[in-house]
Amino acid sequence: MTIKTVSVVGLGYIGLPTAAVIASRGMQVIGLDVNQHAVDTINAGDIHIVEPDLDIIVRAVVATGNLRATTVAEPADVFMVAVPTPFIHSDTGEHKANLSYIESAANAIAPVLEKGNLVILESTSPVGTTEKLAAWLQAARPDLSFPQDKGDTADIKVAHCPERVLPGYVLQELVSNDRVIGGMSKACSDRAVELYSTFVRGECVVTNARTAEMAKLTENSFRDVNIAFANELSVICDKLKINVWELVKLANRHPRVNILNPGPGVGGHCIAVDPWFIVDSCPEEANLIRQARLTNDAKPYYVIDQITKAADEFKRPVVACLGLAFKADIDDLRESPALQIVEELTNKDIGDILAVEPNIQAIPSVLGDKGVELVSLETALEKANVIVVLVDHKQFKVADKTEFSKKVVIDSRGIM
Ligand code: SAJ
Repeated sequence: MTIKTVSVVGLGYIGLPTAAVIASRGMQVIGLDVNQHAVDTINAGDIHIVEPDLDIIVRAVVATGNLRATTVAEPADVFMVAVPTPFIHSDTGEHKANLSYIESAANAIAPVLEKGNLVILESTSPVGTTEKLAAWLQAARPDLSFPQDKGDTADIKVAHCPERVLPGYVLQELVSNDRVIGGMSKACSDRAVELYSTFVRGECVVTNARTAEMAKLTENSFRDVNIAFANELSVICDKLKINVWELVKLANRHPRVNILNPGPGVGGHCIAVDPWFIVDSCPEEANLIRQARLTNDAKPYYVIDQITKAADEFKRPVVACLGLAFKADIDDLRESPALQIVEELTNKDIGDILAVEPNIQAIPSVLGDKGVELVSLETALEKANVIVVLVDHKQFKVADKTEFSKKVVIDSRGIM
């Protein structure tokens, strides 16, 4: 084993768990982040994000000295880049990937790169980004050779190995999932396999960098298209007076049908983002993928319309929205359709709005400032005349449904 030190660049939802798992395998891990608060928190053996069991493993590897965090790059055998790749909305409706975090990461590590190093891009990225990363490194370090020019004999190896873990199950999936390893040359892939084999129990499947980039985008686009199909069905079923949940269950009894669940829209920073990278690369060809995004983005407005109509039936409507997170049993509100729905409702003056979100302690200011109150499920069931299920949190699924039956219920997740 020639890899002794690994630098993980970006200590967020992917980077920190990855750093901790590698450190737990006995390697020296240096976490690099621009966020001083994150660095200080980790060095104190704590975590700044929510993920089951992550606190335990981080505390342990910081205590043994195998993981430490810093804001200044240090030499290492391997650099793993796990920084965000959000999109930028343009005025013309295009969604372009923002690669500035990757470029900054390249500029941060370039001064400490040494011959024999491996640089891995883990961030979900448009096709061609690994080549761009290699080019940025090369521009900063003309004294070293890179695989785009020297192939297998290059001083620096570069590969794309996209993360594929599900929030809430990150520590299990980091180890059990198969990994797609896309080296810019065979030697790059071999070196990356050497690293991942130290902590991945799944298979490490080798391909080239462009295919690895597209594989990750394809996985999330597949899910988005399938959810869009379910969301479209839900709207059709409402019109035809059919219970969509029963319909999906019945259709899924066919051995070759597996429809996902309709919901109030698609959130999070992956499925709602990544398909746009394919659309941006091939706008003429990616029609189905674009339409799926538009269908899923339209679903929150359909739910808002249902809520507005229900509230109109009452003189003094009190609407309780169950759930603000982007999916069940997490605290993550980023790109959440539930949050978006509640926020839009506050602009419509439809009555009093209560929010129930068992995974957060305080109402987000975007809602609090508009008078939305964070209450318990009991209070919501007592005070509201319209109940809207926006997230299928376990607390809502197990709640006594007789209380719900006394209200007007809009169940966007099918928990009823
Ligand atoms: N959703 C539905 N109906 C469903 C499933 C999901 O409406 O049947 C909604 C959720 O409520 C949520 C959104 O879709 O708002 C996304 O949730 P998710 O659980 O499908 O996915 P993420 O964003 O948490 O994680 C995805 C995963 N990708 C796939 O399953 C193909 C994960 O493996 C990736 O690593 C992650 O994206 C990522 O980082 O790219």
